[in-house]
Amino acid sequence: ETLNAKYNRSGVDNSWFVFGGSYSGALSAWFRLKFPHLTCGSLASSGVVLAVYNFTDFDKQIGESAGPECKEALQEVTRLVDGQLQSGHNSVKELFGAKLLENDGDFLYLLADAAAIAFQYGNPDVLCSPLVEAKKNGTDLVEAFAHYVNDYYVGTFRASVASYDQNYLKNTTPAESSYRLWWYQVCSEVAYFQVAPKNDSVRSAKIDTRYHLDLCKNVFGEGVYPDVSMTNLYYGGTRIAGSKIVFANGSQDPWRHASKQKSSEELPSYLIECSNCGHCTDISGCPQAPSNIGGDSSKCSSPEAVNKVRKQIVDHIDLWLSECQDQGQNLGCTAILSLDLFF
Ligand SMILES: *[C@@H]1O[C@H](CO)[C@@H](O)[C@H](O)[C@H]1NC(C)=O
Ligand SMILES: *[C@@H]1O[C@H](CO)[C@@H](O)[C@H](O)[C@H]1NC(C)=O
Ligand SMILES: *[C@@H]1O[C@H](CO)[C@@H](O)[C@H](O)[C@H]1NC(C)=O
Ligand SMILES: *[C@@H]1O[C@H](CO)[C@@H](O)[C@H](O)[C@H]1NC(C)=O
Ligand SMILES: CC(=O)N[C@H]1CO[C@H](CO)[C@@H](O)[C@@H]1O
Repeated sequence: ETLNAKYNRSGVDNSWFVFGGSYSGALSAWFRLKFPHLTCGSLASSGVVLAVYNFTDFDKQIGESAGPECKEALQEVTRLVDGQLQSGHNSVKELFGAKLLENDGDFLYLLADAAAIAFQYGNPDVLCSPLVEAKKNGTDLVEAFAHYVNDYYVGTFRASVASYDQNYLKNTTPAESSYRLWWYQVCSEVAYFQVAPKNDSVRSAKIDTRYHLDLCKNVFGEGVYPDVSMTNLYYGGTRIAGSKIVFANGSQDPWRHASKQKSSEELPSYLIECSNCGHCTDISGCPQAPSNIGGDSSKCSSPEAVNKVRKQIVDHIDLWLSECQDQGQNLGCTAILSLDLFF
């Protein structure tokens, strides 16, 4: 109603095409599911419609996106850091400007996220080139990784080290409250617990189900727990019973395993394949961060792959809009797009 008024469409039988990327991609799909009479269709870019409890595929995808050499280097960093922490050498945290993270799990989560983000947002070389080089040179791998974290993850990507501190997350009025809000979503509904797989994991095995459950309890108190089977029963997961929703995922994006990756009737799904195709590539181009709506595909390692899927998405939008018009509906097709950074 508010948007109809804002765009001067009150009083007409108005439909919308809804857009979103990442969690808002799931919201875009769910909005279409819930309000088919108000919508013509939906783009669910990297739409994470499947709640996953033990989301081991996330880490597994990091290993695959990294490739054997870089994966091995990352695993060695994990072994070395785990070893230092085990023998009580907290000084390793100082290398990462993360002395404030007293809980080893919080610190290890920072390191795991830092590595994931390179693949999630289409900058694999920024991480892998120096690591592979350091491995070849025989120079200190942990230092090379710390350099990446300080320089890129914190410096360029502007990640907040403090936001990994559970004490910080407990604060209900922090300056940047989105971290707490996101964890509440995770802890109460969708989980996506990024636990280390039993075999061949990139991240520390200490990032397990227990770590997440403890965090939820510590930050939000007893009884906040993600019942993912209820969430998926309610929305349908990848079997979402909507229509005219187009899904797109990037081949290197660890989140794609929580999205709908197989086309079904009325729900086409596209995988955009290239070495820096991550989260919401169809919307942002490459790299995906900083977020750049309608961004350039020329920096994608395969611009054709991106352009092809963009064309397919536009074809679906055109078709579904025309079908709305055929039904005599008056169209107010304004893009509502909110891209949330996604951890
Ligand atoms: C809204 O629509 C009415 C009726 O067509 C028109 O008179 C008015 O100028 C429009 N307002 C805006 C802000 O476009
Ligand atoms: C998640 O993993 C934990 C630890 O391996 C296991 O105990 C639990 O049963 C798993 N839960 C689900 C829903 O897979
Ligand atoms: C590795 O060795 C090359 C050649 O000696 C040098 O240019 C490069 O800076 C070294 N890289 C690292 C990470 O030490
Ligand atoms: C564990 O991972 C390694 C490396 O990918 C693989 O060779 C091995 O078969 C895996 N073992 C099991 C039990 O899955
Ligand atoms: C890995 C994966 O899920 N690939 C799918 C990507 O999308 C195409 C087109 O819908 C499917 O055919 C693939 O199975």
